[in-house]
Amino acid sequence: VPNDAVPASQRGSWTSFLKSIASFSGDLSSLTAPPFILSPVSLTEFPAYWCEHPDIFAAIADAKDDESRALAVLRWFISTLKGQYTSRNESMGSEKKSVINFPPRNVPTHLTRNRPLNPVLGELFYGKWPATSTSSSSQGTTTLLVEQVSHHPPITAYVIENKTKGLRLIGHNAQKTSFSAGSIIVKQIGHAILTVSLPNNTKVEYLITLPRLRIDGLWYGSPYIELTDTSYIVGGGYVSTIEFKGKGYFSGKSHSFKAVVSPSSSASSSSSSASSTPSSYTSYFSSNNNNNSNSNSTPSNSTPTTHTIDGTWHTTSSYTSGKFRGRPFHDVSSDHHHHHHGKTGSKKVEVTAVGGGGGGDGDGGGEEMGEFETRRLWRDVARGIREGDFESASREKGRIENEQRQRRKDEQAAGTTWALKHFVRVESDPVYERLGKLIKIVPPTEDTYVFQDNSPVKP
Ligand code: HCR
Repeated sequence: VPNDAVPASQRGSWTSFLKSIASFSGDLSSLTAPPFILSPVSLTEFPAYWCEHPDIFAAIADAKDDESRALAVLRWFISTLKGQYTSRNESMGSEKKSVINFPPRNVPTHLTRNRPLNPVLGELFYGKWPATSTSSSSQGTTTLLVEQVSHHPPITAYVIENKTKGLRLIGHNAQKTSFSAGSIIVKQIGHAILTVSLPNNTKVEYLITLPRLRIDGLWYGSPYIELTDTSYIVGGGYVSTIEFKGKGYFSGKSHSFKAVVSPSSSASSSSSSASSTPSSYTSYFSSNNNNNSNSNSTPSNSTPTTHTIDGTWHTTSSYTSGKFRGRPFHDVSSDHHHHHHGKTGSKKVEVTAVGGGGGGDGDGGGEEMGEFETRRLWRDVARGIREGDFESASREKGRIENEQRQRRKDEQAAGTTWALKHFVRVESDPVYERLGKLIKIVPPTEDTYVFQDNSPVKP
């Protein structure tokens, strides 16, 4: 019975929401959701999911050669997916004080109260993950800086750094949604560049592209996310091609993936498009190409080889071919996520209040959050949503939105535009173009946000 997970009192609201998304196409900000699926968290907090395994992130820097580094980057990327795409269901679904009982606790609650707050221009989020007590102190601190760099369309830029380990990830993302065969399709736009500074003063760069999402189960009132299509990690002499499939493919399980990690010269010479099948990567030895096409890569004393990895990203995976065949690859099955309200997984997030207000200068150590720091900006809206006081939540939300509209009008009248605090937008990204060529990336060029190297977050 359609809608059976939706309590009678909410059914009308859910049904009209479904009708509105059936004809919907555009950016997420224009998708008005019924209050009972609103989440109290803004999209500016989402890049925190990349940081939730600071130990696996730090381990990238410990890799001794290109091959093990490529595998370490992939392991970290895969390990963050559970948090990014399933954790909020768990935390919201199991929350005792669930505001309204929707959907009932015994049905999948994947997207219940999961429509994030739409960030305002200039919204900020700062956080850090100190080395975990179980790890050695050499793990270093992972810091996060996020700025909402565009409101229409919504674009979020972020920098994740571990200075001790010489790691820096800079990226931006946006989403384009459409509706197809009963599901919402979310295409992620944007990319990330991971820079690893090696002890010999050279740098290795990796381009990371993002998977596509499908939100299924809408008609039944119990939406859940599946990842689809392909993501790539390219750089350091290797290409990782990660294919995502849901129930009924590969192993038949939901949240399945298959990754092929191979030397990039092989991948680029033997494949004709970015969506080549894994079988086209097996010809490394037959195509005489020891000339490593990435000038940044470090010499490896082992012969580069191809690996395939199979599993489900929210649990475990293992090597299915290559020299590590049969060995485990990643394991996040014991992660118990609570959305990052102070805590993510087993790791503590310190939300760093930088102060200084929106547009103004952070003082680098203030106790008070600036007026544009996301948890201060949305405080009253979030409280309303958590306490089930949707009236005050929407009143506060309206106040913020009106203020924003007024600001834009004032700027227009004064002939000025909002100055971003940490990023500058540029038309093209040479690293994206250079590395993207190896996978014949579409589009061949993409705009990007250059970090101004002015993080107020101290490790
Ligand atoms: C699709 C989504 C908003 C965007 C969220 C993104 C893509 C944001 C960037 C992160 O790095 C990864 C990420 C993870 C989220 O899971 C994804 C969200 C899931 C739901 C949300 C929709 C806008 C909610 C729609 C509500 C349904 C019931 C129609």
